[in-house]
Amino acid sequence: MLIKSKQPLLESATTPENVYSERRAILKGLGLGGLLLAGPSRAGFFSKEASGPVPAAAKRYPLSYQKAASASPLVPTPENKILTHNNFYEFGTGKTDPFKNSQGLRLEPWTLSVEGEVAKPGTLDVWELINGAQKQGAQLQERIYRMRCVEAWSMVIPWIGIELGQILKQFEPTSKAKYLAFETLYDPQQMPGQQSRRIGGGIDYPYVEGLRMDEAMHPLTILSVGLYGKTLAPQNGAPIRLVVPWKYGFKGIKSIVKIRLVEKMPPTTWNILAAKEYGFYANVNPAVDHPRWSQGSERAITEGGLFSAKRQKTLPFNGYGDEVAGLYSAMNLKKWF
Ligand SMILES: Nc1nc2c(c(=O)[nH]1)N[C@H]1C(S)=C(S)[C@@H](COP(=O)(O)O)O[C@H]1N2
Ligand SMILES: [Mo]
Repeated sequence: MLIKSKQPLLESATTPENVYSERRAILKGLGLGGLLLAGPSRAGFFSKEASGPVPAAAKRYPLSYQKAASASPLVPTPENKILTHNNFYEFGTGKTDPFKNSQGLRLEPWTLSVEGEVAKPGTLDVWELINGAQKQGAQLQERIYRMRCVEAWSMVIPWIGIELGQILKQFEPTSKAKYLAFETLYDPQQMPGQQSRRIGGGIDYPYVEGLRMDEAMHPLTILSVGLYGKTLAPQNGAPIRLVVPWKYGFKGIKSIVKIRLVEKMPPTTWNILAAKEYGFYANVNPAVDHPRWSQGSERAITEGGLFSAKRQKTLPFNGYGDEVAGLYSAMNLKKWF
């Protein structure tokens, strides 16, 4: 089925994550690294090169999984929004670029390697993992989670996935494993944003992310392999991506090929680009504003355009405080933002 692309949503309240950093990258290239240009966002301009005709949507396979408890008060965002309003800078910085430019991504075979501080390093064939988890029934679970982008928009996504902790156990983390370092596929031939700093928003690829060990082992943290009953679309990070619902969306690294268990806090993509704006922890926190905009509220993406968007309060830990606040009880969250 070919899904028709909707008009890009106007990001009115905030500036996209990348704006300063891509300017900085370009200025650096010109030997003007210390300067920042004034003026409105040019993200749309930068994304043009990556756009083009939309190929037929990549195939998504139906999954069998354990349904989420029906008591959830969250109403999922319409599927077409989840599929067409994305951040995946490897395919361009515009919100509809990932959908437009990622449909040809080769998803099979796909290998995820787990290495570093583990007694049994090794690789996972992701499609075997998905098939195996379906056979064991209970292992593929639906999780209907809020997703809050640091740009102050949000969705509710009915993910299907496996607890990351369950997967990690098989590799037997050692006592030295304090953090995890994740990596997205690096393949410039398939990912136009990796060919050009302009298309890719100035990021040094591969995209990297990290978690502390206790965050990774928390039962809310999943590796997602699907949404809305089917395997993931490329633009959402197929075939396997991280979901940590109490953190800003950029922690949810897509199309993962490597997880390395390490002793020290690993570098993370947005922190490398702009350390004052994006921390390692990135817990959703309405009390700590982004230097350029408020994090106190968010625009819930719904069916329709800008005028039907609902502004709602942002919740501490994105509404998951009862479950996860204890992980940070000894920390000053203004410092460790
Ligand atoms: N590899 C990679 N992962 C990524 C990104 C990206 O640009 N590249 N963007 C992040 C950001 S900023 C957000 S908000 C979420 C968006 O996920 P979604 O498009 O599936 O809603 O993916 C995150 N994971
Ligand atoms: Mo984001």
